[in-house]
Amino acid sequence: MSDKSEIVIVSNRLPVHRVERDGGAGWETSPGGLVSAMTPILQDRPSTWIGWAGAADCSLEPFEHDGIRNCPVPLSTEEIANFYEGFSNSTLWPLYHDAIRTPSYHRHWWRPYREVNERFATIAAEVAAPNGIVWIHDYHFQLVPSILRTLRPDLKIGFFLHIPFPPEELFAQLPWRREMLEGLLGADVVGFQTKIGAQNFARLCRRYTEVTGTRDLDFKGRHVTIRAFPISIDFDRYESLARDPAVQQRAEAFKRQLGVNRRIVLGVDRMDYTKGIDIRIKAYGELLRSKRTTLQDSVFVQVAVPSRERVDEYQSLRDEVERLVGAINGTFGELGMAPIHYLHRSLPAEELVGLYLAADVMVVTPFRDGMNLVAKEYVASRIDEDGVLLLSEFTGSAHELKAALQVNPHDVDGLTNRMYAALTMSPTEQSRRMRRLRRIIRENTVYDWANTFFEALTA
Ligand code: ADQ
Repeated sequence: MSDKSEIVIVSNRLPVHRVERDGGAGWETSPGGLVSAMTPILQDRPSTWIGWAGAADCSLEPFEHDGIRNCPVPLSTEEIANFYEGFSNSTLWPLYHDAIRTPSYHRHWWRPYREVNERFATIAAEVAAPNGIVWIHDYHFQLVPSILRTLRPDLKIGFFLHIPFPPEELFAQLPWRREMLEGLLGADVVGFQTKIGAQNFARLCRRYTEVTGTRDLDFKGRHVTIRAFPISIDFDRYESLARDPAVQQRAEAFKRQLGVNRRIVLGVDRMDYTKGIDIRIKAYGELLRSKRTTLQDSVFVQVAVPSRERVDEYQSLRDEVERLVGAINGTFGELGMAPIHYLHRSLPAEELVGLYLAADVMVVTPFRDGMNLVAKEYVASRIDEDGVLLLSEFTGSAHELKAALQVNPHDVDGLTNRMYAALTMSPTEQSRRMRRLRRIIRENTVYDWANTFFEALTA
């Protein structure tokens, strides 16, 4: 069985992306914590990563890259519209994020969701070695555990949800709630970002399925471990980038470009309505309006990576953010000097860390977020133990990062006041908080996260 894999990862995207080079197209490892956390675990053993390669209607043979076997799963244009943009990102994503946008429920999205889950499960069943491990990631694949369990009862199956798991009042809206819960119960370990997510799931299972038990559950004669595994980052990578002289020069160049005497307030996010980008821009506008900061004192930089641009809600968020930036710059800017700098693009890690190093205040204001890694990346990059992290209470990170300046992003006045407090915080207070934040992230890296999950799965 040497062509079979002892470990199989299932996620929406493969850990690689296609790049065009002079000599033709090739694959490059994608940046990101999940990929780097998995690499040491996967490289030692026969393993396969199953995911979509990113192009519609494209069937590719499995291939090896950086010691990992990649198994691309084809998705048709129609499936991308119904399974990905529809059920995953217009039903589950808003429902699981406090329904801050109204979730849409369509039977013609549910059927493709089930079919795509069946396809991924069938491939996992084909490639996994006897008694192998399959680790399934995220909301796109909540039915895969139970389908795979039926096909391959010998496997150890783990599932990790990267986004929040909602409370009963919200989840109960889902017309397919029972199927979704039973889908997840096919796993041996179901992991969440926070204890609250794990509790919500266990409570819903007791209400809508035949489970027994309180914390962990028993379902159809099997034991299912339900636990929180807060994800993290590669602390050393961010710290060493921050120590790199070239990155430090970038940071100095950013400061010069933005104005040496201006304090820098930074936001870095995917362009997503859960992230509270609009509310933080409004709060900064209020600070300028009330003259608690001025064009000469401070500058706001917002970097937003384009995301899910074919979904209507994402288009209207982008329009709203750009309208707000334009209105504030038009009112408070001068020729050659703007209060807000806005970039709608992805930046390489060196530039991102250069910005983290330059920023006096990092503003992370999601209305709801599974974890939020940007907050952790900022902290890991602050090697001089200064800078202020303004962090929404409604992120998974807020449970660990108690020393951050925490804020309720629904409260514009509160947010404005906290932003002012961050801009005026004493250096002693900054370093007292930053030291505590750095210790927590240094001691809980993404490698610890992956190892803890694997230990739970193989216990
Ligand atoms: P996301 O919603 O994408 O992740 P987050 O955890 O903040 O949110 O991760 C974003 C990543 O993208 C970070 O690593 C960040 O550096 C990068 N990034 C953001 N803006 C960028 C830019 N302009 N250029 C380059 N890189 C940029 C989902 C969940 C989160 C959960 C993670 C991991 O929604 O709650 O923390 O998965 O489980």
